[in-house]
Amino acid sequence: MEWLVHDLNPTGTLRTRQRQRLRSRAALLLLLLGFCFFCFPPLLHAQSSASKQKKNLTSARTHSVPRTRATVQRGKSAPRSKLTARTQTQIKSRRVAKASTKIKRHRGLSRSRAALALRAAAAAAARDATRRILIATNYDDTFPPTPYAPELAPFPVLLNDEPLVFRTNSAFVLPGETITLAVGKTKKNNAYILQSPFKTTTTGQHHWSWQAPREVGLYPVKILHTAWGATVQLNVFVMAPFTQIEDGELNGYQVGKYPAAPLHELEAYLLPRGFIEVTEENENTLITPHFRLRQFLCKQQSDYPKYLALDSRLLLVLETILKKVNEQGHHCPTLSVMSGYRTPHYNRAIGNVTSYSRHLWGDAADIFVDANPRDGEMDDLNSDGVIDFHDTEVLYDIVFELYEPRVQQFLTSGFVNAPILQQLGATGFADDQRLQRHMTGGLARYRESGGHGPFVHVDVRGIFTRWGR
Ligand SMILES: [Ca+2]
Ligand SMILES: [Ca+2]
Repeated sequence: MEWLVHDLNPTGTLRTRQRQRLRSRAALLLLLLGFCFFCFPPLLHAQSSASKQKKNLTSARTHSVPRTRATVQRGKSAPRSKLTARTQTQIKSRRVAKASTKIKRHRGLSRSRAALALRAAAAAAARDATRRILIATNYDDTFPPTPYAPELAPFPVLLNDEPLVFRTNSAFVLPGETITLAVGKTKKNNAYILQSPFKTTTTGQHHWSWQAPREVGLYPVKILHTAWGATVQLNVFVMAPFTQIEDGELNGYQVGKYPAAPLHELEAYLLPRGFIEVTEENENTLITPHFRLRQFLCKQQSDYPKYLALDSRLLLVLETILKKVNEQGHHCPTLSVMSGYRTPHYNRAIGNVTSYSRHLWGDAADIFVDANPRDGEMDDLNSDGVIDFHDTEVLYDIVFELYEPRVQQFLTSGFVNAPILQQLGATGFADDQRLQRHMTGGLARYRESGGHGPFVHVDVRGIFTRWGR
């Protein structure tokens, strides 16, 4: 009945109602809060986690880089339990990015190192290639490193009345040319047979003749001592005649044009008679004991067959030089031929203005000694520690003595006086051209350059010629 009392007191009743209203609102609010707390605890937790996460994120932004760097440097990982998934992802991505950068830097360094290595390898390969070309061009490694031996003919044999000096010899003939072979003076009861790939005619005891085949090629002929088994071999090369050159080409091989008129009308400058056909099969043929056919090939690029002119007198001189070189203590199995035959086409292509180089006639060779070391360059022949022009003196002097003294001795000896010279002249023996043709030729020294080392030019043109001294 209290409320009735309140109603009866208007002022007191009003204050009581206000208090009641406030109490009921507060109770309602508390009830609502309690309801929310019990009914939606995840929401509150989520709000709390979000705030924690926000706090951690701020912390991670502030500290994750140095911590991550430190852990990466130490090779340890941060405790995952203390980090949120997002932070861990960020750290992971940063690690990946850093690792990627590191790899890229490494790869960059590797690439730059690799590029340098590649460049160095390419330069080395280029040097090696040049060297291989040089060596392939100038050094014939098919000769075994056995001590030099002159390999002289074990018994005397004459080819067209000229002696065959060595165990292995070569003759360069035209198709259908007649050839004679004979064994010189020997002891009685010695028997010899001729082994030949074509039909020969026996014209006497140990004397044969035959006509060279019409077909161009190599025809090895052997004379065999039946009791000893010793042989003298003659490699007969049937040449392609000069007349087969058409428009500067011989069977597709670029030869070029020879001068129409011989220099000073000298016999040495008449057109070559023919050209040896060089194939892959015959290019390694020994044409003398210490020289192979391919050493004299022109250096111009071409497919097979290739062709070359070659004078057998040059081979005789080169073998004699090689013998002298070995006798002087410079042991080498062959002489390196920097340049043997040159076609007029190639001679012009390498910048030679003269059309009368003896290389075009196949009786010249630019030579050097290359055995110690075998590197495609002249050896230190004068033992001064340097490979230069002075090393050519050794070779030059050998050829000089080979040529001159024989002529000088012959002409200045008591045996050769004016009446005798006249007498010999009447028989043609002392004819100047013939004498010089057999005993002298061209001789020169060349300095090293960017393209080649020092070398000696030697030829058997039969005319006294010197330069480069
Ligand atoms: Ca050398
Ligand atoms: Ca030297």
